[in-house]
Amino acid sequence: MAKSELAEFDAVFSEIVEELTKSGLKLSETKDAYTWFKEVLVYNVPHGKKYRGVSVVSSYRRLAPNAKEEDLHIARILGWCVEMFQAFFLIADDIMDVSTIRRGQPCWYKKENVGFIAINDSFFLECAIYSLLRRYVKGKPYYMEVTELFLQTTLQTVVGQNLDLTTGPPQGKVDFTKFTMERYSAIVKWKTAFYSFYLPVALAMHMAGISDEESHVEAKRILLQMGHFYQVQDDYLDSYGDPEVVGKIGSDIEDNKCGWLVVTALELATEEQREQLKSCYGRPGEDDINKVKAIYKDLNLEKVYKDYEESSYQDLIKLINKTNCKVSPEVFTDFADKIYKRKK
Ligand code: GPP
Ligand code: MG
Ligand code: MG
Ligand code: MG
Repeated sequence: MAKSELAEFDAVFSEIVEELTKSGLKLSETKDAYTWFKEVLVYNVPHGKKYRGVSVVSSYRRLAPNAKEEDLHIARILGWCVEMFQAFFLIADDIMDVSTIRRGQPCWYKKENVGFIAINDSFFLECAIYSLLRRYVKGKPYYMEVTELFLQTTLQTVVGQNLDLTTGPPQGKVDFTKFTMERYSAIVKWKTAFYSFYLPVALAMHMAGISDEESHVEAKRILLQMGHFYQVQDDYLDSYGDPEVVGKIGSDIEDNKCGWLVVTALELATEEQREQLKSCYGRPGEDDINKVKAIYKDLNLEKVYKDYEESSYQDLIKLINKTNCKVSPEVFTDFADKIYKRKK
């Protein structure tokens, strides 16, 4: 990503905070709520990798090479809407996954004086997306398309989160019957791929006047495949990433998650290893977690992952090359280049 693209994107954040809070702060009845919300925004929104947000802008540039500065500004606002969308899910996801660290700082709900108020803060962020759309996009021909896209993507992500949370039984019980690659693919398509990959590019497409169904179906096919790989990486990094670099501490093993590592391990395991996994997966103790990791090691999962990363990249490039889509292939290759071989 051109450095200046990220710098220009970052420069818009203070305007967003100002826009979202200025009238609420002026009204004495709501002043305290908006003082609180300002902190929610600053703590939770701008500290991620921002692949998703910046991709709206870089995709729009590709699709509209002669874009006016005022439209690039709207693309940046939409990019921040995607980052707020992500923050609204992450605040809630960290409560549901009982996580402790996010983006190198304590999860918002873990902060003293926050706790369950974080649930309302998650709703607050969601509502703020639609305030921004009204403020910056209302009156544009693509207002309805992008508003409906955010609403539909919310439902898709909620469905995926449900699959993620209900595929494994509660901690302490083990039932691997649903831990199949097929179920895994469904979970990650719905919980991650739509909002992380299709949403940013689809926003840019609508802005550029590309709203026909065929183009969206084609773009979605490629972007969902990219999203699948991205979540495989997230699952790999949960156990193998450096928390200092990734900015979060993995918890998939003790949370009994139907993640890529355990599903792959179950495909490769002997009957004996499967029984061993059953006795230590989905339990909170350090010893049990280490036993799971030792089985992963015996199965050489790190190497299996590296091979998968390479072949999935080749498959993706093949798919991009053979697709006949109005969207130029660089939109997809730009995005792919940002995520393959990432360490965080
Ligand atoms: C990421 O899964 C999934 C989401 C952020 C979607 C959350 C959806 C909601 C409706 C709350 P993850 O738990 O593996 O992400 P991480 O590893 O970052 O916690
Ligand atoms: Mg989760
Ligand atoms: Mg999580
Ligand atoms: Mg994860």
